[in-house]
Amino acid sequence: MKIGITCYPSLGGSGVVATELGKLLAERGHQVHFITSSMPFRLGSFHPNLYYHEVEVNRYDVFRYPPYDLTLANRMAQVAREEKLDLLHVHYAVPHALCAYLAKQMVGRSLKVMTTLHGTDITVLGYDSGLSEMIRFGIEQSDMVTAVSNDLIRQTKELLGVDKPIELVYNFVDKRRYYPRKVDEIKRHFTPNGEKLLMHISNFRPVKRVQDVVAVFAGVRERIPAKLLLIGEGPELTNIRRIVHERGLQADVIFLGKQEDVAEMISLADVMLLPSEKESFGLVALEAMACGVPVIATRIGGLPEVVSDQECGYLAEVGDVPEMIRRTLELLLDPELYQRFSQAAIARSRNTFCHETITSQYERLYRRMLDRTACDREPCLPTRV
Ligand code: GMT
Repeated sequence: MKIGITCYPSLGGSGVVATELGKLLAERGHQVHFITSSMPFRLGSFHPNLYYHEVEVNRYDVFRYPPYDLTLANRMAQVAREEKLDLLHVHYAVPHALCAYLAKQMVGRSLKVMTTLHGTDITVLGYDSGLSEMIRFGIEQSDMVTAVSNDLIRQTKELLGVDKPIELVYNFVDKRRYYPRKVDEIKRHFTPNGEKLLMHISNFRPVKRVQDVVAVFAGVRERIPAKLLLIGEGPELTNIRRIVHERGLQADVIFLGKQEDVAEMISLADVMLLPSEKESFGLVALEAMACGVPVIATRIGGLPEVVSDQECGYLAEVGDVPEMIRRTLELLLDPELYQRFSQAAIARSRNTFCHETITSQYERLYRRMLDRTACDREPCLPTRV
C-alpha cells in the first residue's frame, strides 16, 4: 500500500506512535510518506520505503496567522496525486482530520482517510466551542476512525455526540528497543550510593501534575535514600524547579531536559511516576513496563487499560499523594514483590501491546477501508460459488 502519514512531528506520544508505525509499515514493504511540518524526531535512519515531504508555511506579511492548515491540505493533495497514495492516516484530529478531508475533496473520492484520536484532541479541545463542531465534522467525514483506548472512544461519543463506529487500536511498544537494559554504570552516575531512582517523563503540561511527582518523591525520600530523574520540558518546568528548591530537594532531583530517545534511560528507573489528571493512554507508562519498570499512576482515562492495577504497578486517585507514596515504598521495600511486578509488566507490554500485532491490526483496517473503496466505485456483488 502507499500510505501518507501526518502527525505533530515533535509532540509527545502521538508523534512517536505515528512515526514508529510508519517505520514498521515500511519494514513490511509498504511505501510510507510522512507529510509533516518538520522531520519526525524518531524517524531515524534511511529506509528505501520511507519518504518525507515537508509542509512549508507561507509567511506572507498579510497573514496575521500563517495558514498552516491550508498549506498542509494542499501538500497532502499534491503528495497523494504525485505518489498515487491509497490513503492518508492522520494522527490527532485537529487540524489533521480536516486537512485530510480537504485534500480528499481536491484529489477525489478514491483517496481514503483514517483518523486516529490520541486524547487531548478530544478531552481538551472537544470542550472548546470554537472547535468542537469542526472536530465532530472531521471525525464524521473520515473513512475510518480509531482511538487509542476504550475510555477515549467513550469520551468522544459522549462529548461530541459522535455515533460513527470508532475502532480501538491500542498504542504499542517495539520490544526490540524497549527492554530491560544493562545500565549499571550510568546508574551509578546518578545514584552513587545505591539510592532508589524514581523517574518521570512528560511534556510538563499542567495535566501531568508534575508537582505530585515531586511530592511523592519527597515522601519516599523521607523514608529511603532516593533520587528523582525528571525528563522533558514544558510550561510547568520553571514552576517545578521552584517547588524543588522550596522543598530543599535540589541535591536529589536531576532535570535532564528534553531527550531524543528515552529507550535506554528508562531502564535506569526503579519506578515510573505518572500522576496525570488526563491521559487517554499514557505511552510512557507502557514504555516503562516494557523495560520492566513498575508504574505508579492515576486511575483516569486510558491508564487502567494500560497499567493493570496491583500487577504491573499501582493506580491511585488523582492527587492522592499519600497513597502514591505508600505504594511506591511498598514496591521498593519488597524485592520479591518488585520482581513479580517487573516481570508482569514486561509480559503485559509484550502480549497486549506488541508492535507486530498492532501493526497488523492497522494493516487490516487499512485493507477494510480500501475494500470499501472498491465497493464505492463498482457495486460489490456477492462472490459466486
Ligand atoms: O496531549 C498530550 O499530552 C500529547 C498527546 C500527544 O499528542 O502525544 O498525548 C496523547 O496521546 C498519547 C499517544 O496516544 C497518549 O499516550 C497520551 O495519553 C495522550 N495525552 C493525553 O491524553 C493527555
